[in-house]
Amino acid sequence: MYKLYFSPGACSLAVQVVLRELGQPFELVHKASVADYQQINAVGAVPALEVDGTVLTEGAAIMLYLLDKHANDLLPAEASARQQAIQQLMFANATVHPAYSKLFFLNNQLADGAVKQQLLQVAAAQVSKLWQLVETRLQSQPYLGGQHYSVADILLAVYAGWGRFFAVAIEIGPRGQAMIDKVRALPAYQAAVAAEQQAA
Ligand SMILES: N[C@@H](CCC(=O)N[C@@H](CS)C(=O)NCC(=O)O)C(=O)O
Repeated sequence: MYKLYFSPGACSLAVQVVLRELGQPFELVHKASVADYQQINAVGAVPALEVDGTVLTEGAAIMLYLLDKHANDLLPAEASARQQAIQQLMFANATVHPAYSKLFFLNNQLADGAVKQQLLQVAAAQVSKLWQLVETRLQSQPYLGGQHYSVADILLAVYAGWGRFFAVAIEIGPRGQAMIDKVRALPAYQAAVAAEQQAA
């Protein structure tokens, strides 16, 4: 059975949603409950997934591992469709996530004041620009994955929740918001949020 290390509302939530979509049993372990989490992941970040005594890290790599291992509709098999799905996954994980991470960094490291507010606004504008790209992509399809949600959509639905932590506006367009709402309404997503609350 899998063991997923998580922090509430963090990107580990997306891995939990994927595990549920795949129908895989797993144990949820709150990062804060582990005495020395760096023994699990030297980087200190969630998600980490323990598989038969081996710990996998990096959310995108964990997702690709799970999607290769278990039958699913989230990652196409055909080469060009698969490339597109992985490209969207990496757009979310390696472009949008780090853009939000800048906001967390500034918020945590800077004293309140005009400089902090100005830098937060610049970082928020960068995030909004990425959501504008999502909006453009969703002109012709309901999900980044096409007609069916993909892991990229699941990741973006999780990241969208982080905007509430900052006193600056992040603009998400109506198509992006519709995608987020549909992903968050998925039974797997709802169950994942509830499980985090129970385990916290
Ligand atoms: N590149 C890593 C980044 C993971 C990451 O930044 N996780 C955040 C939560 S969303 C975290 O654990 N931050 C706390 C920390 O780094 O100590 C991945 O994609 O798995």
